[in-house]
Amino acid sequence: MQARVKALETVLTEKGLIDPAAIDAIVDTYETKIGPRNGARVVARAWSDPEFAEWLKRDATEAISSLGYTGRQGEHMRAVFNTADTHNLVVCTLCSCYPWSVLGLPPVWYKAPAYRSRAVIDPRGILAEFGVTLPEGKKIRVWDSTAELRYLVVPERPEATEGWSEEQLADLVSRDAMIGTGIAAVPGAVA
Ligand SMILES: [Co+2]
Repeated sequence: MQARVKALETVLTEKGLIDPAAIDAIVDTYETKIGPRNGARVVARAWSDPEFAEWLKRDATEAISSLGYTGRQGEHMRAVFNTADTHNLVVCTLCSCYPWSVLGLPPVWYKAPAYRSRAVIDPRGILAEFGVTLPEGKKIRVWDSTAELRYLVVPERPEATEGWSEEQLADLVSRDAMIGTGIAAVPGAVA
């Protein structure tokens, strides 16, 4: 695969269709500058500001871009909110569609066939492997991402966080919590 990518890049460069420096800049941006911290800020804002939360529910693309998080693979977003009754889990069964603008690049397991098939067939089993045990009666909704629509899970706000700043709250929100393979951290469990 690596050799094929390299060969393709060489041909495209020789034909003047791509600029290797531009490719490097894009890769660097998504590897080091844009990551789950963006999504965590969106979640923290939703936890802190009910009006923003409503906006995020209604039009996630607009609400997220109001915080400056836009761009490739984040053009059409939907936010799904965990509640006392329902836990949300995101997958792309077809390939690896993922909201780059808020979460950065997808983890390796997200792209793996095992996750993509089992998230649908056995979501509770998948969650257990990630160390998440939900209460018996809690429903799991699985959302299948596409190139047209990508999902951000808004985890439930942990208890005992009244009065916390958005920065403090954002520290409780992991990448996995926003895919649905995790939940928000409990205060005190994070340094
Ligand atoms: Co896909």
